[in-house]
Amino acid sequence: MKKLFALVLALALALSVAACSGGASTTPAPSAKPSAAPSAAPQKLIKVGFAQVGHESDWRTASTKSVQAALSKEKGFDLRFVDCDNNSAKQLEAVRSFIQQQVDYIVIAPIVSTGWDTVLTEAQSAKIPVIVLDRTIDDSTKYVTWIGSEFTNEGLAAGAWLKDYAKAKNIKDLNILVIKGTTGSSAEIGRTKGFEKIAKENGWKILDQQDGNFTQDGGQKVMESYLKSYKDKFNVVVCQNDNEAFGAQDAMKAAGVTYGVNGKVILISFDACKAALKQVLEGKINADFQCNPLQGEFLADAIKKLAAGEKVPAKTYMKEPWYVAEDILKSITYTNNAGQTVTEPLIKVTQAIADAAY
Ligand code: GZL
Repeated sequence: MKKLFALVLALALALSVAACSGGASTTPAPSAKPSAAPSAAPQKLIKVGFAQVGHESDWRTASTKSVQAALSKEKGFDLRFVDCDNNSAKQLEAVRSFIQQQVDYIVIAPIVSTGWDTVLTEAQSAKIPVIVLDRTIDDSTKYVTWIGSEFTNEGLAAGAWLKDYAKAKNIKDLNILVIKGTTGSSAEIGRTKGFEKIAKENGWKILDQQDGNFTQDGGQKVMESYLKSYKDKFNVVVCQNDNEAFGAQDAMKAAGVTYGVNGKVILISFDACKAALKQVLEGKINADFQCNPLQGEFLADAIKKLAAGEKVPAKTYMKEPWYVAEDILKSITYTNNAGQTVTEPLIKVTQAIADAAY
């Protein structure tokens, strides 16, 4: 009897292990998590230098945590992390220090899109592969892969939503103020390009666009100056990230200007971090277009594949939902940056969605 029980138990155990193996998703817009890292950490740690933009936003904090968790020592990595404090000179210096340290891989989340070819040529000469994370680099192709977001689509989606929302609310004239992200960053360039395209097609008036540097302080200062120059002349504020939106709210509140679902001003944001989705839930932000910072596991997966001599896709796009405060619209349809006409769902924020956010 005991032998039969042991046999059944062994068989059940074998079946359960076989059913647990997951698949890696390396096609663009991955929805599944990459394949689980091998359970036993390899003998030799993979030395990775990561030059992070800085610590300017909730998004950036989540991005840093995601990379540090995925590139841990237990998972086989020796991560050398530099917070470049939104300073491009510091970022180039960090990359050169990684070359000096002869790391195995260099990862860059580029503050701005230009000024990279010289240092990437130095990395190439040192035979150190470079991976670009989050934002893009425009003036060099000397890197092996990029993982991040389609920023122009984020801007297009925001414009497409505003068009349908204004129609549903019977708002005829849109007078828009934009608080942009860090000038020259691909996130700012893409979101601006996408939104401006829809604004032009619909004859909207963009009264002003100033740089809030993706920070709450930057958003507040720009909004304070807008309130002096355009008081009572605007009914839409577009903030290119959540922290700028928090700053803009503070400035509007201080000036007695109402915003959100029951306010005078429609407030649009990007990133969809936890604190912002709570504001969407409360109707204080009308719509928030997610930019997904949880790229760490995709980065670790790419490095492990490269270390094993496997190929990785040139680009990996993060999946990103669009969140709204009201359910008067179910989806948006627009022509995306690849020229495809797409219809994408709008997700009304619930407490559970806000609680689960990064
Ligand atoms: C976007 C990222 C941007 C976020 C901001 O991928 O680079 O930088 O939208 C962050 O919150 O500061």
